[in-house]
Amino acid sequence: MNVIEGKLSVQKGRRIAIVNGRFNHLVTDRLVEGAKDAYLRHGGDEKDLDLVLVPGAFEIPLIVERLVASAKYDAICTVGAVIRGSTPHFDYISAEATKGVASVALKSGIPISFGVLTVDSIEQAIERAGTKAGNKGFEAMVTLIEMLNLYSEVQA
Ligand code: INI
Repeated sequence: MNVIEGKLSVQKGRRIAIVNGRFNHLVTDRLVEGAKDAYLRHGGDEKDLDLVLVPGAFEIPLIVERLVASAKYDAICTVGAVIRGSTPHFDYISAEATKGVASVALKSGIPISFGVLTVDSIEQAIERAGTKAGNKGFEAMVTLIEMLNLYSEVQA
């Protein structure tokens, strides 16, 4: 059996963007740190990594679409935090961010990973941003690196 899977090392010259929805930045800053840490630990060069900030998770798909159109990046890692708390916005924003990123990703031709937290409480968000449940930004970047290498293995 031939197994085809992506390696976990960043190849030289690959350009990656992290898109961060700044809303709840105490949490999302930690997700960015996690994503950057994963990128560097897997052999990435900081000069090939860009951070793009948008106001909130709702805006993430909009800018991802433009970044794809710019053809400047080989892969895009999205991070953000939508926290239910007391906001009636939660269902709309989390659905738009999730559907929006998935929809752009399917059309883009490049790997795009989803590190946007959709959680019920600030405690759950903190748990996933570098405390007891790991760091979702780190995980999203590791996934992205694997998928980037897998895309190279499977030519369209
Ligand atoms: N944006 C988030 O990223 N997380 C949230 O929890 C959130 N809440 O709760 O409102 C949020 N709102 C802002 C939204 O993403 C847009 O920036 C805003 O609606 C303007 O388009």
